[in-house]
Amino acid sequence: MRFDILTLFPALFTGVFEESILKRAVASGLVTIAIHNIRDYTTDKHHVTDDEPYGGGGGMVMKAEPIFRAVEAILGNEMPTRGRDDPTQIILLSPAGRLLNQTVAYELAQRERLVLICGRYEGVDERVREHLVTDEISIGDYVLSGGEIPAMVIVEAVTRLLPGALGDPLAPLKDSHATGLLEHPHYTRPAVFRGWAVPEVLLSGNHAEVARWRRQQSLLRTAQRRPDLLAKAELTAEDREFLRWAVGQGLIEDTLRLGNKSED
Ligand code: 9D3
Repeated sequence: MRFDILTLFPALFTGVFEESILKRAVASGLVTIAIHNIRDYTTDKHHVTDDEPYGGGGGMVMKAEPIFRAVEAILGNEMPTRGRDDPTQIILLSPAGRLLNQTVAYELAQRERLVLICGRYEGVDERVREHLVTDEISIGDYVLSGGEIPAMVIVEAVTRLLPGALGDPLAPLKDSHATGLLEHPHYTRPAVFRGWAVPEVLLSGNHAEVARWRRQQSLLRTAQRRPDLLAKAELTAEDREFLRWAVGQGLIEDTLRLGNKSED
């Protein structure tokens, strides 16, 4: 997988790809990451990359020309046809994009080459969106200053899904966002820290009991914090029975409308 990142602030990327999983993925040749300064693709004396919006209203808009020139220089004959199944995608990071989630990350991980355009200021000239980009992504409903940190998020979320990026090839399947539930609590030594003991079942050596406790903790936690995820999760009959019990205990609210056994 190759990432080409277009930005007005290339220095923001110093260091982020030089640690941990990303460092290994780059070192092993699994991914190639190239940072490009959009300013290098201007043709005017003052290297202008932004201008005032037509129609007024203040703020600045990123000019189309340097962005088109940058992408065309970087992709050459690999310019996508702007079709859905093209192995090369040109992605604009923007607050108006579709929301990134684990499913979108998987989708991006199937491509060969991702060009990530980092917006700044009020936004980019609409013709970039209309005639150049093949996809537009936001990382969440909060305001950032530009697309640079979202581009880093995409590189990390996608790279760890590539075969060979993680020590355990099955790890991505166990991720909480792949199973649809939040993770159970984790503990490590010591068994008692400042008087707070680790749940006894975890010290019991009974693997079936441990697995059951963890599943129940995941269910409780998801019901309490992310009922939206629980509503979409695949639940077994035993999961539902446990959740009904937890509702009866007052541990969670019955957001799933689980009812009681006589009703189903
Ligand atoms: C003050 C201007 N905003 C009015 C609501 C619009 C706006 C334009 C540009 C807000 C933020 C930005 C810069 N952000 C991004 O380019 C961006 C972003 C984000 O802010 N949140 C989540 N994902 C992304 S991806 C790119």
